[in-house]
Amino acid sequence: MNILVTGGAGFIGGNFMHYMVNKYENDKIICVDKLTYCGNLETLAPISNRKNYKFIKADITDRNTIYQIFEENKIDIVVNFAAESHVDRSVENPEIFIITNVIGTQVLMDACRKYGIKRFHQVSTDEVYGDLPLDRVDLFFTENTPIRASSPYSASKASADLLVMSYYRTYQLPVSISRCSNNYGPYHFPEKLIPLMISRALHNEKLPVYGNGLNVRDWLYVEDHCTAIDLIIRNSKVGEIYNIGGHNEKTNIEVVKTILKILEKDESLIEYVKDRPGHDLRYAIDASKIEKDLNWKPKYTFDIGIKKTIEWYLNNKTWWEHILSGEYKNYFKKMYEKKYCSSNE
Ligand code: NAD
Ligand code: TDX
Repeated sequence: MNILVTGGAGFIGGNFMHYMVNKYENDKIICVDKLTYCGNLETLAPISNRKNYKFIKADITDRNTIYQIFEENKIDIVVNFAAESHVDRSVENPEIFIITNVIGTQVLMDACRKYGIKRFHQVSTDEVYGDLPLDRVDLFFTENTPIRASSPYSASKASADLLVMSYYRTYQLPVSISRCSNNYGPYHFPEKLIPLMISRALHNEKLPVYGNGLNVRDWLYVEDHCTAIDLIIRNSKVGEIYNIGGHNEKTNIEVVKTILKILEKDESLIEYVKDRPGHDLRYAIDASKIEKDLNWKPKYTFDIGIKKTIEWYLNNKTWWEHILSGEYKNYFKKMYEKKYCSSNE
């Protein structure tokens, strides 16, 4: 089979590329990625000489190029990871989120209709459900929870989900969607909470915690997300939506303190800064549908996953220090100087 993985030079897509290239030697795993600020060929370097691996630099919104890729490679399955994925950036500049996350998904599905495929899988997010109150720990997102996106990022992902289901109903395109909770693990771009805190703590820099640090996220080790998607594209019925999560709910401050403890760094590095606008309070996934239908179970608890992740960042400093030395410096200054200023007002 030929499997097209869009956004495969990013965090989750990159981990999925490694997983698939290593697991399925007889399938061809083709990565299409625009290599935006967070796309990184160094993530794919360990698998780049494998016979079942191919990389094509392309933008999923570029219809002619995408059609040409489908024309030249007989694609059986598409897994669409390609996206603008950072909530804070979507607050600053929503437009690119709509272009890539919505129009890009449409272009890919049009190519699927034109050339024919067995499955188009959309990698979505639990953020499409909005948030849950902090004082109702009995509530979880199910696949039937109404869509109620909060940020321009989650609204763009929710829009793409609606479009995917419309292509299923109208054109019978064989689609599936997965909505996963917060991932963490190797190759995570250091603008997101966990890698940001690890990389800054290792440099003894201040750790900016938004608001009071009590917002809750449900963390899943990235390899568990990869195994879930692999099961869905191979074994699920078409037209299905699956939530993915492992019941690892933590407040942000708990996560930051855990990282500091493992790294043997002092909690005085923590600095509370201005909150994110529209900041979702709590995410929590009910994954019983995928557990029951496809027999999926996460392998890693948070305690194990966070230690593996920190070990990876300690052993792969070149990967993230290359990122920190580039354009990232400007990003950090621009994004955080407002947060620091306002927290002191
Ligand atoms: P990421 O930002 O690390 O990677 C995104 C990748 O997409 C990058 O390699 C980038 O170069 C590529 N890309 C961006 N625009 C493109 C375009 N127009 N054409 C081709 N390639 C393009 O993101 P991630 O955290 O790995 O997330 C991957 C997917 O998983 C996203 O769709 C995201 O919404 C979803 N998701 C992420 C999480 C999470 O916790 N990170 C959780 C649930 C779902
Ligand atoms: O510097 C920070 N300080 C801080 O307190 C950053 C970057 C984040 N936070 C908080 C905000 C959130 O409550 O940590 C939490 C996690 O933030 P992010 O890492 O930005 O993730 P989140 O906004 O939860 O979204 C992530 O999970 C769902 C991914 O980025 C999305 O792509 C995915 O869909």
